[in-house]
Amino acid sequence: MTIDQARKIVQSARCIVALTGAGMSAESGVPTFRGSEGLWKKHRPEELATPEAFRRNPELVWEWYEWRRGVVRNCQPHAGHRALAQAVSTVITQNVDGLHQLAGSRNVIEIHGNIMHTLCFDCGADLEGMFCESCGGRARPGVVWFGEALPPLAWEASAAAVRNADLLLVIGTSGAVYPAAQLIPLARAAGAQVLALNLKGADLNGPCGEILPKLLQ
Ligand code: BJW
Repeated sequence: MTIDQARKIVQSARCIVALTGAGMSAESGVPTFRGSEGLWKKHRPEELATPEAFRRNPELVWEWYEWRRGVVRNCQPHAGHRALAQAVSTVITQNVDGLHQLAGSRNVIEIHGNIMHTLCFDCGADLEGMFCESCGGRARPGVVWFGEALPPLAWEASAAAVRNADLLLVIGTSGAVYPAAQLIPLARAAGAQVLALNLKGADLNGPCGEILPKLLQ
């Protein structure tokens, strides 16, 4: 599809929702998970991103998340984040870096949490320190690991947003992780058009920091 054809679809849509993945933040300097440069090439998910991994070795898990927090602190949103903030009604993001909010998006649903948040591993309360004052549980990063349920309110709001959309932009995600990927057939079943942006194999191919400003201008 050409950018002009895609722009016509965007212009005729009344309610545009975006589903973003790690590729959205790649040009800001946040590493993706899969692919040749992805985090999972160097680290095994089951050693770092599961509740079992945290039970086994919380220090190792924290070390990895502190490193990633440091990376995120040094990253800024790019032109693609800013273009989305002007054009879409809701951003559903799998990213945990907060860059959509920094770019000015007001309605952001973080279905995999936020890396800067800290929760109690035992009771799920928001924490400031390293131990929970109400139950004594240990602090953990506020993200969703494999085998954990997505935050129910975030999931319900995401499903409602895609059902209400007439266009879903799917940006920079491998679509490998569920239930996030389930939002795409859900949108289609509810009558929305789906437009995918990725480096290759999508409706629009190329870096989203370059394509989104042209698409949404
Ligand atoms: C660019 C670009 C540029 C690069 N421009 N593009 C059904 C079927 C099979 C399995 C399951 C299923 N249902 C559930 C599962 C199990 C599991 C799962 O999905 N496994 C699969 C891997 C097989 N899912 C879960 O465990 C989920 N929980 C769950 O289902 O719970 C059930 C339950 C119910 C009730 C009670 C208890 C349990 C939870 C999933 C959590 C995922 N967590 C992670 C880590 C988050 C924390 C952290 O950051 O550390 O989330 S994994 C990781 O993958 C991260 C991401 O959000 C997620 C998705 O990755 P994403 O964003 O797509 O990134 P990449 O790297 O894969 O792709 C990047 C793309 O960008 C590529 O395509 C590039 O080409 C592209 N790109 N630069 C445009 N400039």
